Amino acid sequence: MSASREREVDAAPYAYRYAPERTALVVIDMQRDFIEPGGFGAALGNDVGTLSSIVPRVAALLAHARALGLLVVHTRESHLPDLSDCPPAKRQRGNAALRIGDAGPMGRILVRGEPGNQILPEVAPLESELVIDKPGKGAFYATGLDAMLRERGISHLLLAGVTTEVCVQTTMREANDRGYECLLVEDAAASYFPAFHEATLAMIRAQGGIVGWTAPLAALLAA
Ligand code: C5J
Repeated sequence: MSASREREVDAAPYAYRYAPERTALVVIDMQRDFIEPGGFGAALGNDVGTLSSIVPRVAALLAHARALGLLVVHTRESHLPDLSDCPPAKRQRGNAALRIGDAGPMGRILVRGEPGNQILPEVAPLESELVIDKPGKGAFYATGLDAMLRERGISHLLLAGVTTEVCVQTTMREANDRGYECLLVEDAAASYFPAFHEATLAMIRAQGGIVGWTAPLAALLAA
């Protein structure tokens, strides 16, 4: 690692330092199922409009990460067509208009390969980037993500995507327990519930950064 390439971000609860060659950007679940009408998010009764505002900032973050040469990882919450990787508890919970596996306006809900499961074109992966299909909320559960990061020498993660308090936070906590130094990009993540977004940021950086750091995109770009 060249110390001269290390960056220092004006973050909370204190400055976050990272070396691009040991850092990955992990963009969580920017898929149509959560962000567009007719998908899983809408079927659960959410106002999906609250998520779409972050798309330009996620795109800018991706451009920045690519310019710095960071490893870029995209995730999709998705299940096999036979739903063998979907616990019945997950499928049956709640009172959704459409459940996982049901046919909706964008194809079968949260099923791999369906139109609704695709990442939005504005933030689509490049050929060279990793795409992780995950059956859980966290990106480390039942995936090869940890091994892929370790074999590339990654120790630091920048996180973005949706939704802040569900898949983003779960992934960040899983990563923290595995020893990664994590920073959540505050305005490149969103929740259907703005208060949950803010609460998640507060939880992460409380107690001296018990889960990690948070910073706005501008602070990352300025670093
Ligand atoms: C949810 C996610 N909210 N990507 N998934 O069910 O946060």
